[in-house]
Amino acid sequence: MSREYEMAWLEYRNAYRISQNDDWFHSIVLCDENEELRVVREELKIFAEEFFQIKPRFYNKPLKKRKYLLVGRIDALPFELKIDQDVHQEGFILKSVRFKESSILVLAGPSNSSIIYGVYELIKRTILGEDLNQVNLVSNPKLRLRMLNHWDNLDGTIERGYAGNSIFFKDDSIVVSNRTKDYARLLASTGINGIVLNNVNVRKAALKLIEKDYLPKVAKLAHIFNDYGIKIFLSVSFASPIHLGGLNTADPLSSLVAKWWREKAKEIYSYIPNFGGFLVKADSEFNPGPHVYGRNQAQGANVIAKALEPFDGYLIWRAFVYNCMQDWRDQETDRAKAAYEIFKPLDGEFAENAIVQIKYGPMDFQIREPVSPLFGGLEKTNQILELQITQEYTGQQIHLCYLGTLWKEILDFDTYAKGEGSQIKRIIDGTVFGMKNCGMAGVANTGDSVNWTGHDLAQANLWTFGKLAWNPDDSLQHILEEWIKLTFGSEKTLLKNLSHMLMNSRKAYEEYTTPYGLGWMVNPGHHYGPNPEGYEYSHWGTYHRANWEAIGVDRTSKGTKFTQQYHSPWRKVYDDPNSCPEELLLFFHRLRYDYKMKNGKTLLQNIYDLHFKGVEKIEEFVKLWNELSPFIDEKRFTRVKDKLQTQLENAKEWRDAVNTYFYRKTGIPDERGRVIYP
Ligand code: GCW
Repeated sequence: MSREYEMAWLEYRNAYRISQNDDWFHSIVLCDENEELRVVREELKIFAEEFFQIKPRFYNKPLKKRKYLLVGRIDALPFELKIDQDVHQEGFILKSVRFKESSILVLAGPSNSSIIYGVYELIKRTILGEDLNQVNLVSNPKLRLRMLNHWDNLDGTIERGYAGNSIFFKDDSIVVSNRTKDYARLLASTGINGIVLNNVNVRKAALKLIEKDYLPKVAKLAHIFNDYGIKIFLSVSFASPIHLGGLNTADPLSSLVAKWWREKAKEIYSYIPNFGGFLVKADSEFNPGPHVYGRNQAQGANVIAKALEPFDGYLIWRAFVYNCMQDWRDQETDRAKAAYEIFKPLDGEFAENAIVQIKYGPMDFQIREPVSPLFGGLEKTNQILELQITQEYTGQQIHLCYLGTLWKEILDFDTYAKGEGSQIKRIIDGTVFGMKNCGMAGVANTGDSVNWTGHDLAQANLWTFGKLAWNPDDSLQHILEEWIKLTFGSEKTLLKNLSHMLMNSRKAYEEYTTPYGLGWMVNPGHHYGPNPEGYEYSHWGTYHRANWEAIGVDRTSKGTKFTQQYHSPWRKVYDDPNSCPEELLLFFHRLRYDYKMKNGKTLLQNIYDLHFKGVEKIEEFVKLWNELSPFIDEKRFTRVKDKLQTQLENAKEWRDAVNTYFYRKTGIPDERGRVIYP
């Protein structure tokens, strides 16, 4: 059966195999009385057939004097398995044992979905050629919620999507196809356990997703994804009681509104018993919310959370609340401060099944921002860290920009909320504050393009997101090495060149676009390509305020006081340009162009230098990629080659536009006399 799309790291039939060891795939015993492990069986079969070209035989009773794979729930195994570590609800165990003169590789977990995760781990280790004869592994996900947020619209378009159209929607209908299931497989293999199907901007037909017109089909999707351990969530409008219920208010304190949400939740769960819950973007960028009624964000969230509570549903509430109609002449208001000012006073007031979802930075997914001070600020609130896998501001899947390096920095950032050791990853895994309903959400970078992510190498971002959500302590080197081997092969040059390109791509992008935490020099609206003053005189609150002698926003205690939202020592470190990490210098400080940087050169000269350097890195990437042609099939090789070529041209455009901008503002030439346009 041929598909019109490729299966990324699950493309088992490809020739870049490493392992020859098919020992465990000839005989498979499934402890499965009620056919609950149907997809486990299916996946093992697909793998054995495609990868080893063998047809596995399935049994339901232990075998004698054989070598085989045994799969089942821990409580359904034919013998007691000695486990030296806790296995969580979604965790699994992979262990080789001897029983009845047989060598058995046991894959077991407490739930069906945990076993699915285990299957993909087993497949991965097999492809990578690991010896499983002595294996003894327990793997538990560290984060409870590992979510993708799709910004898919019902007409099939995707807000900020760069990989084709929606996999879920077309012409205001829900699409259920073979691809739906393959998508579930792809996501489950990274460890993801929840997806929001539709855009947080809930408009037009999407308002009705929670009505009977759509619910039966949503239930179909939910069923497919549930099989792979993934729960379905929907974005809903805060004003649903008005749009759908015919009420004249959505006031969260109105008993009619509360009743409407309760009945709605009941109705949804009657269609989808395993429904995950809602995601809400309220009081944000023209979406209605509790502020309209003079109520606060917790009151808004809780009325919906209470309705979901009897069904164990979650209400995820975004913290992306700010005034998007700012006057650029107003220099007092600082958008960076908004989320903290609004949410910090409400700490402890959110219902237990309500979760506040916070973008990683205080602005909006720029290539570099400090971490949002709400992390560490909120101590009694469940939190989800929101990342953008889709590359809205980071090259739109035309540019190679591996985001693992950015995410790792965020996860490892120590907030000092409870002294040293209060990293973001320890907050969202529940260690620091003991809040358990936490996790990570990534805005999806997938669509119906042949390779799912537009840029073949952007698959690494999806993979890494899932892997870090499973274990934020995993190293990028390990995550990438596995991804490269599974996706392309294990040739040394492949590993060397690709790791280098991926690991250095975010820095390169930052250098030729907006270094030092500047951000925002993009074309308004679609956000691609350079436009140094694109957002300078607009209402979005995103300014760098460059003039002839200085640039940057003073967010120190003498300026907007944003630095004071952090715990010590950060509030002090950020407050002083001498101690502020240089890569964030212009986020926190307004500095003259002749400000001396640590390397002895001026700020302006460094800006020029970085722009030249960033482009040189892409020139190098092009060379490194070209060296890989013997190891990569032509289709993928050419696709990436073309993208890199465009990236190079666009990077030069960035370099020249930004350098020229500063040269024209300041009249100060590049000390090395390189080309800058007068
Ligand atoms: O960055 C902005 C995007 C919007 C997006 C919004 C948000 C879905 O430009 O397209 O809307 O963030 O996160 O809600």
